[in-house]
Amino acid sequence: MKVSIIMGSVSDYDVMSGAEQILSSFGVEFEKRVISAHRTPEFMYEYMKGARDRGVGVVIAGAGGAAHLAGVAAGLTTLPVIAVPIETKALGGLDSLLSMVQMPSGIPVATVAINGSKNAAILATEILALFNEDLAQKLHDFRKEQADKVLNSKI
Ligand code: RP5
Repeated sequence: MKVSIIMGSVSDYDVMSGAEQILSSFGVEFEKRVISAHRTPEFMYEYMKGARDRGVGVVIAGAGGAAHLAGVAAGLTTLPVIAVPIETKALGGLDSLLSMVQMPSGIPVATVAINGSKNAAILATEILALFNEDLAQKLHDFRKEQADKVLNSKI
């Protein structure tokens, strides 16, 4: 199974490339696409409706100002959708965060921190690892690396 990384604009890529780096480090296959819920609504529909048949298991959706991207994606599929609120110039990303995290009951979107694309990718990997022992082992090793770093810290 692969992960789909979608973002509302090319301007989101600086942040969303963090998800790409993490997925690559775990050897998780992914597809990526700029897609806009309001500028390309017909394509958005087609893309999300075809996601499961393309082998997508989890969707990561990053957006700033028009942060409805993740909610619209979640409305079009029953695949798990993880939202990444992108920092905005006007309101620092709090607008994106609140819009994504406050999804009405019934259509969930799992929202990470503002610009938290790396955690979104780790979470996506954890979901795929439910059915993949090799990935589960890689996640275990990754946790151990972090623990070792703390335990070996010198001050
Ligand atoms: C949102 O508006 C995008 O996700 C982006 O974060 C923000 C600004 O988009 P651009 O004006 O850079 O295309 O739709």
